[in-house]
Amino acid sequence: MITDAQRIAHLRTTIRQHNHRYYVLDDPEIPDAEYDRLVRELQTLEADYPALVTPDSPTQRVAGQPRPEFQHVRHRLPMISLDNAMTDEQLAEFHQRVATTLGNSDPIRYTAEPKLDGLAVSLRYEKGILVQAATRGDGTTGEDVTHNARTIQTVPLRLLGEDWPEILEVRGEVYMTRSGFARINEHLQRNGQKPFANPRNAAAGSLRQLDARITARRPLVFCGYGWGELSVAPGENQYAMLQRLATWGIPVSEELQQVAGLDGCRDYFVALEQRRDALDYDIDGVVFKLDRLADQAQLGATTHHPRWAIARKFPAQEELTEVQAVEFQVGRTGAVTPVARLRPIQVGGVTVANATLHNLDEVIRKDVRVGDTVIVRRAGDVIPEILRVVSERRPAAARIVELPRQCPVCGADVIRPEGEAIARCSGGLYCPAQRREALKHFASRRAMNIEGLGERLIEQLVTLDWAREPADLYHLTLEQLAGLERMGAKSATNLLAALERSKSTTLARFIFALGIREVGEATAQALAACFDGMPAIMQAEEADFIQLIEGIGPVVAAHLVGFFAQEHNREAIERLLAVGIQWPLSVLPVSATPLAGKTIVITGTLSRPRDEIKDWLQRQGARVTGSLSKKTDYLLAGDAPGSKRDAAQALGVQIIDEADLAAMLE
Ligand code: I6G
Repeated sequence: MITDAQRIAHLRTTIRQHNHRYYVLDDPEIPDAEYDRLVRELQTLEADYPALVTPDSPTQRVAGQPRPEFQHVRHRLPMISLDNAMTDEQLAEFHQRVATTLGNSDPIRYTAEPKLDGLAVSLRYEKGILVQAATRGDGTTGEDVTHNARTIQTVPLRLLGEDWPEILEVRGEVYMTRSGFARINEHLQRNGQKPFANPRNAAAGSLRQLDARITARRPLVFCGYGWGELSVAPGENQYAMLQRLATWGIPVSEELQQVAGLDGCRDYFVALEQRRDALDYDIDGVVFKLDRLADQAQLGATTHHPRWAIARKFPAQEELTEVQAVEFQVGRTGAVTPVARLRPIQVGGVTVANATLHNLDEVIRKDVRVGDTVIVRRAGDVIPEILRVVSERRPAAARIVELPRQCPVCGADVIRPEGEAIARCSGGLYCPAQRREALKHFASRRAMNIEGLGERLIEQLVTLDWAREPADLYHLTLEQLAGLERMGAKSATNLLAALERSKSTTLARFIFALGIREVGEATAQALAACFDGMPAIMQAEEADFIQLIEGIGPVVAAHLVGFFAQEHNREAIERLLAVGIQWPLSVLPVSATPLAGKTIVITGTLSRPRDEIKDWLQRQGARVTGSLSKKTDYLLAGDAPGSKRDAAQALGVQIIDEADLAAMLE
């Protein structure tokens, strides 16, 4: 048993080591959430034992000592940090404290903006010229990074206009966009260098370079959110002051808004959290500030934080956990993929117990072993992934992951062709796992959209051997279905009706539903637009001919030809057509519509569900794809279009809304 005093000493040593890795080396070993927990545990213990608090405890200082290699800059006004609200209740408490101090009955107005995940810097302008840039450091003393900051395109070297104060210190965040981060890491990896753990470390590592030529090559961005020393008093409110900064050429957040009261703050928070993954930069919360500067002054600050501002944090997206096992799953196309079974952990507000490892190369590259402590990331709806192993914590008994020689489901040989990353089960549709996955795909919403035919039910149908191939689904009877686990007569009737409805579909959906390797929705659409019907597609035996279709390359063409060359696949299709599957919706003379052959990307919220609009566009002969490129003809943007809008502008893609679309078709 260790005593509380020993735990305190241990926590201090550990936190100091993490501070060094984070602030000095720009190479953190653990995720922020884990670090915050260590600090909170130490704070709680120190509150229980005030006599044990020492001046050198990491809780007694803002971390982040300046590096000796840089000139030190003493901030004329300290760069304190923001207090955090981790929950709605804590935000309400903050608002209540503000309301009590201000004591009047007017609704309280705040500014709201994203909390960018970068590093805080202060830019000093004298007579409109940038004279110094400094990192926050420990809040009192930072590092002089003027040479480096001068290389950042969004940092003005000279302010615009003339009405700026003679002395103006702008405070803001230097960060790296996600796309810039991906580019830079790819470059580092290609050159055998260590990639950065995340965009924030990439930004910190890039700004704190001794050689400014390296900084200049890094895609850094600056965004201002406040000010330090000013030679004249600012205006009356935060929002107006930031807009003035913008007129002088200082970028401020596009998301900056004024909001009213606690409800306004909550609405902003919820809306931004929903769009978090669509942004091209990492944010870890929302910052709310009292808008009236007189109110800010009335509230004042503690030694650590202003009392007039708060950062409402999002749940952490990265956490530490352990790999308890690595198992292999068999997918629709027989791909045998490793999946890590993790000690269950809350990430981004959801319990995560599994993470995909994609393929064995990835396991080797990341060197993931059973027993390892790993950092897991879960962003939005994306499947959780293992970012990296905390190698310092590897136990001696950690076990290397090996590819099984036999399929874990059907026992057939697992084959990994030379030079390919993916290993496959050779059992084909004899393998129940492949059969199950093929049926799941066939029934899925974007394929045949058979409502009520979920994973569990398919599992039962495969186990009972009632569904060996898609056409079998259409021969199921009411008696059979009603007798299944968790199925009453009503659900069985509904399922039969859904199966019946699914028989009327589009040719593109049907082709997609067949689950041919590499044939996604866009390829299925392209095929449907070029061929009259299924028999014509099945007769296209020449890969060269199929490749003439725009968007279909040699690999996909070979998969298509290979698929249709197999007698059992052709027969399976014939059996589907024999149960009455047809595409009454795809018989429009599509070449006559103005959208025929156009490539469209959809973003934002539209007046109808996205799938419905997509189907409708496809019936007009358009190709609907997920990502923008120079070849995209239109971006159809609804409400809250997110970063795709900016990307479209940058690529010169025409942006249209639903009204434009209607006008085009008139
Ligand atoms: O660390 C910070 C991030 C963002 C800030 C901040 C901010 O405003 C959007 N604002 C202040 C006033 C401080 N730190 C101290």
